[in-house]
Amino acid sequence: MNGKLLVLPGALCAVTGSAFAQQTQDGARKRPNIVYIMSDDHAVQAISAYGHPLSQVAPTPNIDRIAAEGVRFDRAYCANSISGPSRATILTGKHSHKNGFMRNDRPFEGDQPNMAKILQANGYSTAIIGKWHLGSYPQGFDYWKILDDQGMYYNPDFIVMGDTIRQPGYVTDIVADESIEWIDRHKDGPFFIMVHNKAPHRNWQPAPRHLNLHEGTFFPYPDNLFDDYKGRKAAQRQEMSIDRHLMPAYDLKLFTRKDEGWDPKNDWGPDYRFMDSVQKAAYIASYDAANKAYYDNPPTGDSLTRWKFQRYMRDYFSTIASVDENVGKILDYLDSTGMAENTIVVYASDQSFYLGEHGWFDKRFMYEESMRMPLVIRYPAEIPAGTVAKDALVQNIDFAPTLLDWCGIAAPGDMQGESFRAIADGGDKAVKPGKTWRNTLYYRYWENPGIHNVMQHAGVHDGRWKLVYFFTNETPVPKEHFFELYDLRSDPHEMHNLYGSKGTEKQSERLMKELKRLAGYYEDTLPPCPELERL
Ligand code: SGN
Ligand code: CA
Repeated sequence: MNGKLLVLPGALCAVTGSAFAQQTQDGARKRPNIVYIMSDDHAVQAISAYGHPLSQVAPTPNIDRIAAEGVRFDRAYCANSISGPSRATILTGKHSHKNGFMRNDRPFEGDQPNMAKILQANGYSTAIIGKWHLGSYPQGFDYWKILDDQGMYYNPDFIVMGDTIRQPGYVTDIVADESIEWIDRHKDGPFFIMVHNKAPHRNWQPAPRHLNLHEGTFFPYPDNLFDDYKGRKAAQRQEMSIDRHLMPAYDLKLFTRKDEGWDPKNDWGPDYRFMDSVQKAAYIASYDAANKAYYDNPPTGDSLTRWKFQRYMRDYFSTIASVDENVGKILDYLDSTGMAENTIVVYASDQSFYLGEHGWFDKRFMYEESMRMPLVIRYPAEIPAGTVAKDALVQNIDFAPTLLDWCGIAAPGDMQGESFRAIADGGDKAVKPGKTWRNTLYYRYWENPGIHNVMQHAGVHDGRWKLVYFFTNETPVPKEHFFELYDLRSDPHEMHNLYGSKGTEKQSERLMKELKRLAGYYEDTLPPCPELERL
């Protein structure tokens, strides 16, 4: 069931002691500021507060601080695991088919309502700095300074209120520094700022000060690095594998000895076009020793895949070092100015990411590593430190209704998400799945044809069981379709597709009915197939 939370907005805040500190003299609660920090492709496995072995060798102490001083959501999910669609969903509180932004390659219809417009209309100062990736220009922001398309790591082009400039510096530092400057100019509040990092998006170029940070780090391998994709046809067709699809020069930085040796047909090249000569020399030099070892004794077969994984992790985590440092800078600024108590700080990523699980990089699939989102929130005036929501299923459709709720603004009725404010304040015990909170999630991935060739699919997730309906692109009736069924309790890495196996028929039927019900509830139309029609 997808019932509304029965907890009234503000009800919990009124009973917490610290909330009283935020009452103004006339008794009204002071409206909070919001610093919404979001990175791009930052995997749950790469935030040490979540405890994954990979993150323990490259921890994120500042992001962890947000979790320790606030709430950590263990079951936050996106509705469509790629950038633009996730961002559009966050802004509108709607699934992709409702806000019209289903895949990365179309412009977002900016005239529709969004959370920034609503906050602005309610007296908030609003800004976005960093990655935007929605094609059309931002609306609802008093100030916007967005990266051109995906943005570059070094000396990036920004579009500032319509004018393009190239700005010297490292992208993650620029975004945080300018966000702090903007906050400082608006510290009387209330304000809403989206601080959107490019990192750790492909092709993982670390800041000059972090170029050799993880040269000697050993990153533990996931158990399913060498997945054979048995029983999973869509996984067999993807083009996002570490062994076959990472490009030698562009992704793996194998360029020091053979600078001209990369093949332009299969490789986009070293991609240091925006670097100045000093930056470029330091960047190339940082791979010299490791690349020499590689060329002196080139690994093959599984050893080569392991080598590629280590190189991918070295660069990926090195870009996260700057993200975490800059989160620390923002937290320190808020603490030192006395703004921390009444400022909501969110840290999230547009989606999580594969760090070698199933042999992959990238995202898109409804499997856990890419459907999840890291989500931690600090709001000392209301959220008790150390809160954990382990089980409640929250989704990016809920972000706008929740933030608006904290600001005392009712979400428009056509937003599809619900406020999870009570869960943030009280953890899982604040809600009863199926009674006061949803117990299933709806997911749909649209971008096919498209880079990495992940088939279109739709699915339902109930916290333990997951049913995925894959289909080819022909309309109205796909030529080919198939289902997958997973029991996350016995198979957390989704290696065993149980669909069609004896004894699971009832689960499949239950979840197919729920998939149909959710598609109806969210007013989506699924491509027809006999299995769903007969129900
Ligand atoms: C780029 C990447 C892809 C990635 C998409 C979408 N290539 O095309 O690997 O899947 O973006 O990512 S690269 O040219 O950037 O290296 S998303 O996070 O923006 O949706
Ligand atoms: Ca992304």
